[in-house]
Amino acid sequence: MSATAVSSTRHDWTLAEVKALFEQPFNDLLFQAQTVHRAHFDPNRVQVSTLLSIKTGACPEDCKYCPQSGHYNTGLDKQKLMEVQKVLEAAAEAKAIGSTRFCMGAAWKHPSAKDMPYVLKMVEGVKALGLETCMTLGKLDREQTQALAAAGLDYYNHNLDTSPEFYGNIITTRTYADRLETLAYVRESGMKICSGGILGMGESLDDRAGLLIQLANLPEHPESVPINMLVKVQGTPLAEEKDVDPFDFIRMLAVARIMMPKSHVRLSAGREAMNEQMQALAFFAGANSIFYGEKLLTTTNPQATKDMELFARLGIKPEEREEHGDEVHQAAIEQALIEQRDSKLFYNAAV
Ligand code: SAM
Ligand code: DTB
Ligand code: SF4
Repeated sequence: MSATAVSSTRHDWTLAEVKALFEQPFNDLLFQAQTVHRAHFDPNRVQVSTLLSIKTGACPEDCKYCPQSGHYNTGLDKQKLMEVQKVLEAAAEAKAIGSTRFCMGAAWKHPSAKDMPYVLKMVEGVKALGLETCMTLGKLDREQTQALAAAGLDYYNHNLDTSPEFYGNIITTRTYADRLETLAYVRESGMKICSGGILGMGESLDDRAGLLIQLANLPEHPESVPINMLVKVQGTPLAEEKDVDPFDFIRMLAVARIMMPKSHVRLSAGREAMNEQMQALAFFAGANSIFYGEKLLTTTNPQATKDMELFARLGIKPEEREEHGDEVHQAAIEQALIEQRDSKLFYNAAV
């Protein structure tokens, strides 16, 4: 298949085609993915987003992977909805270390009418700081979606997580159809969609392919596709799942890149369990976004200085916000690096 043929934007992928992509020799797959990647993106730029849990734990949903589900005892410190001011302080810190997007997550089935005004204030405040905004709050109705869009929310994250066939093994309290409905409301409102899934839950190759088919065969591809590697948390039903083969994880990123050539594919949760070589391979396979900063929602992520060191070693630069000048952003990153270089943390990371 030629590079042009594989880089066209399609919405009619079949299981046989996608499995054929996965099953080709690793080098062929990576060459194809990198070729597609270069047709649409600067291969040496990676988008960086920072996450914050704005409401933590005691979630009524039963997602078997999740430390925040109230169905499992993970010893998590539960927190009610954070004050708007505290959220803005965290966003300012994220901006200072060079993040361009701030993603706020809440452990809810869906936002309540009582919480919406605070959530909207958070969106407005984070946007005013000059960051892109993203939220992940569970299922939305049409009015809530419109209100978030009107407040300036750029992205809504709502993952399909896995294939429709495997989904019932992982979550029973929210349907796949509910998720697709929320995604349709988000699209209708004009916001950008962030939707992906998780590897390492005991799913088959068909399930991995099935998830990518669901995402790529949507009327428009999600602008952002997070591929998470399961973070195994004690107390969750998936705590003892066996590790994903690192090469199979890279294959997933490569196939996502080929199927959704213009989307940002995020090397999402699970980087703490990946060595630098694996992350470099992930970028080569076409991943061009990461979560940046020491915490995901409730679990840890690599230190920001470590990530910047890795970027520097690979000649990768953080991607700019579209409306920001290169110099402004680069200055923020350099300042953050200088500050952290002086700290013991950096010394430890460097030796
Ligand atoms: N409660 C909201 C929802 O589920 O729609 C938003 C937050 S939820 C934590 C966002 C996503 O994080 C999930 O859909 C799942 O894909 C991912 N996630 C949660 N726990 C994870 C884990 N242990 N490992 C990897 N990804 C995880
Ligand atoms: C996504 O796909 N992964 C992020 C974000 N979207 C919200 C969440 C990862 C959570 C990992 C487990 C935790 O830290 O609680
Ligand atoms: Fe709740 Fe989201 Fe965790 Fe599911 S993934 S238990 S909905 S916080």
